[in-house]
Amino acid sequence: MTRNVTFLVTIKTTVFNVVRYPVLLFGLICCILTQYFGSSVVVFNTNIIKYTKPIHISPNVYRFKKQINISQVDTATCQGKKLLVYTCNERCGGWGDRQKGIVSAFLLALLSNRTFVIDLQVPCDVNNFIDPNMYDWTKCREYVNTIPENDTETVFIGKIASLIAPLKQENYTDSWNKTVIIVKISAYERIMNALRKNPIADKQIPWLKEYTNIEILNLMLRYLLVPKITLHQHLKSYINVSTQGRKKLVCGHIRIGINPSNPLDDSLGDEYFTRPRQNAVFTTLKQYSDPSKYVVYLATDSDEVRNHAKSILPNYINLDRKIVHVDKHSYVNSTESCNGLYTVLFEQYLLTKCDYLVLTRSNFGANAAYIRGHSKGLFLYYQGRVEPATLADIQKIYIFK
Ligand SMILES: Nc1nc2c(ncn2[C@@H]2O[C@H](COP(=O)(O)OP(=O)(O)OP(=O)(O)O)[C@@H](O)[C@H]2O)c(=O)[nH]1
Ligand SMILES: *[C@@H]1O[C@H](CO)[C@@H](O)[C@H](O)[C@H]1NC(C)=O
Ligand SMILES: *[C@@H]1O[C@H](CO)[C@@H](O)[C@H](O)[C@H]1NC(C)=O
Ligand SMILES: *[C@@H]1O[C@H](CO)[C@@H](O)[C@H](O)[C@H]1NC(C)=O
Ligand SMILES: *[C@@H]1O[C@H](CO)[C@@H](O)[C@H](O)[C@H]1NC(C)=O
Ligand SMILES: *[C@@H]1O[C@H](CO)[C@@H](O)[C@H](O)[C@H]1NC(C)=O
Ligand SMILES: *[C@@H]1O[C@H](CO)[C@@H](O)[C@H](O)[C@H]1NC(C)=O
Ligand SMILES: *[C@@H]1O[C@H](CO)[C@@H](O)[C@H](O)[C@H]1NC(C)=O
Repeated sequence: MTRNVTFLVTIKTTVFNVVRYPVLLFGLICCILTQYFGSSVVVFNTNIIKYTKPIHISPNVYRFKKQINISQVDTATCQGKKLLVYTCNERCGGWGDRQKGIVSAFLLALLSNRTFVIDLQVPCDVNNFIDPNMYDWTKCREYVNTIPENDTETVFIGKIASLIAPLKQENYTDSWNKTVIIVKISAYERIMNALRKNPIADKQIPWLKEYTNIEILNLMLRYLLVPKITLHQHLKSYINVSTQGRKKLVCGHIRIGINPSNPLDDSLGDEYFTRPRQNAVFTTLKQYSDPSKYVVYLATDSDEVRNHAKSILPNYINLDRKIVHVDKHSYVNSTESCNGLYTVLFEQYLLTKCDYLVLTRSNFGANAAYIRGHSKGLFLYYQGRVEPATLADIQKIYIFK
């Protein structure tokens, strides 16, 4: 099952200070320039984001593989096992939320000593495009269907205090007594913070305390998921062709929320809020518009934003496929929504490969940065401005629950 994933697991060992000081210096020079030449230069106000200890190196997933005690939840046989299934067959968040749900669910499987299954069939089977990497979460999927309903329990874990509180002390090996537990999850940080307090977790997941929530996401998303060969090859050749193997890949992600290309989504703030977001990201991307050095990939949930990018960035590239919010789509045309899932996966994995990455608030983008695994060339939109930031800043300023 283990496959060579060097493409995804680029471990950059750049020492942060080498990165940070030029960035700060650049910010300073910009400030001085702006003083004298007006504000055509982007100002990185380094006061707003307090630099925290950077997480700049992906933890070693092979070391982790040895650390994790898989005998607790092995998939050698399914028969007679207790199982925990992560599923999402109705509204439970987009791909970013689902990734975080998968990670939380896997930790619950380890905590409760249960074999783990991912069963994501909406808008179509995620296994069409993504394979298990180091843990086979497909192995017992069929077996789950043979378990009668009265031996199955569905558990919801959301952001609400009453749903989070039990995670702090429950012995789930004891209290979950059905053969199959199906979990539906819409939270990450709160779950993690609760699990860290659970005394049983000290025994069942002793390595949990060694890693930050970000590192857990980085490790688990690589440990559990890997793009299928076809998606992997598509990404690799797309990047190679676009960059001609030498240009820097500059990426942005602008999440808009409800808009004509994403009509069933929630509002993430009206024009008054989304416009400055776009403007600030574009101002930053325009600094990389020299086509001889850079190509710019803009991922977004809005065709309007794509079209704007196309019109102002001479080196703009895009897959140009239909935008589908994987959780808030009509699903009337299954081919279309399945293609939409492919596009989401393609674009997110592409963001993990960028030399520069400019993000607005979204789990989709945040997870791309976490999988990317370092803070070099990372910029975040915050309060009207785009600023250089570290991976730790993402949670500090976007405050996902
Ligand atoms: N193709 C594509 N789809 C996107 C992009 N940005 C957002 N989407 C869609 O919108 C969804 C956003 O959901 P998440 O990934 O969970 O991110 P989020 O912004 O935290 O969103 P919510 O689920 O609404 O809380 C994604 O899963 C995609 O389906 C993008 O750049 N490209
Ligand atoms: C791994 O888990 C098994 C089963 O729970 C336990 O018997 C064993 O001691 C654990 N090994 C380590 C190294 O923690
Ligand atoms: C977990 O499962 C393993 C193997 O199925 C078993 O040996 C071990 O005792 C279980 N641990 C707990 C805490 O139930
Ligand atoms: C589940 O239902 C079946 C009959 O449909 C019954 O034979 C069985 O005992 C039930 N199991 C449990 C655990 O209640
Ligand atoms: C949790 O429950 C299981 C099953 O009843 C039991 O074997 C185990 O000792 C309990 N763990 C703790 C730490 O109490
Ligand atoms: C299973 O767990 C439920 C609730 O946690 C409890 O009410 C029930 O008595 C348990 N059943 C068995 C057979 O242990
Ligand atoms: C990248 O594309 C060039 C042609 O532009 C080709 O010669 C080279 O083999 C490709 N490299 C990879 C890794 O695909
Ligand atoms: C569904 O979408 C696909 C791709 O967008 C399109 O080719 C096809 O005609 C659509 N089918 C229907 C029934 O609308």
